[in-house]
Amino acid sequence: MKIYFATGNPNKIKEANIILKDLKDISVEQIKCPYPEIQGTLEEVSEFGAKYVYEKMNYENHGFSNPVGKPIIVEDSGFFVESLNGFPGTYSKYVQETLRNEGILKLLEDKEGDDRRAYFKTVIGYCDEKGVKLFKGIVKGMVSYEIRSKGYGFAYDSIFIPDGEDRTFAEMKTEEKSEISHRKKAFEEFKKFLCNMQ
Ligand code: ITT
Repeated sequence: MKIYFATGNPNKIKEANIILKDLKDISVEQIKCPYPEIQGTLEEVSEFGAKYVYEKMNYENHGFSNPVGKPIIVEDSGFFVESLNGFPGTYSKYVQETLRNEGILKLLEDKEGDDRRAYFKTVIGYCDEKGVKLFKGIVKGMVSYEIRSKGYGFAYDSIFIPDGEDRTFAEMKTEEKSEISHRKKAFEEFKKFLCNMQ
């Protein structure tokens, strides 16, 4: 079974395929079908996006030779710093493009210990002919004091140290990040659902 993943971010496809690799009959393929990112929670964005993409891909024949009945997923993620009341949260994409990681570190320059606590959250929206289902995952940790990367990962990965680790996600190979990440947890839930379906 092929799962069509509507995203502009190829890192998400790479991670999803690593996480789902033990499901031999399932592979994830990127489709380009931008959807309006409504202002709202990750759950609201994913639910809206999944419905929108399903309708577009299945009834308007965008890129499918046999357009009817293909299940699709979208995924909305955010980086939440607890002492900043969850900022950047649902603004993560915009903040990554403007303030960048340097800006987040600047906002936290006087903060120590628990005031540097943060988490990533992912919400997968799956849509088939029965409607939308959501699958969520969170990973908790700390914001590092400086940008630290060995060239792995993307976006906020170089300032996030997951609990139980002393490396940032960007210092871990994608396979290692994918053992513990927010995306791993959300896809594990999705995997259970897929296994029950078959
Ligand atoms: P889509 O096309 O799937 O929306 P995106 O990159 O815009 O891709 P999101 O809106 O879900 O993804 O993500 C919001 C921001 O958080 C954006 O800057 C992402 O690059 C970043 N992000 C998402 N997942 C991440 C992860 O696992 N590690 C670090 N940053 C992440």
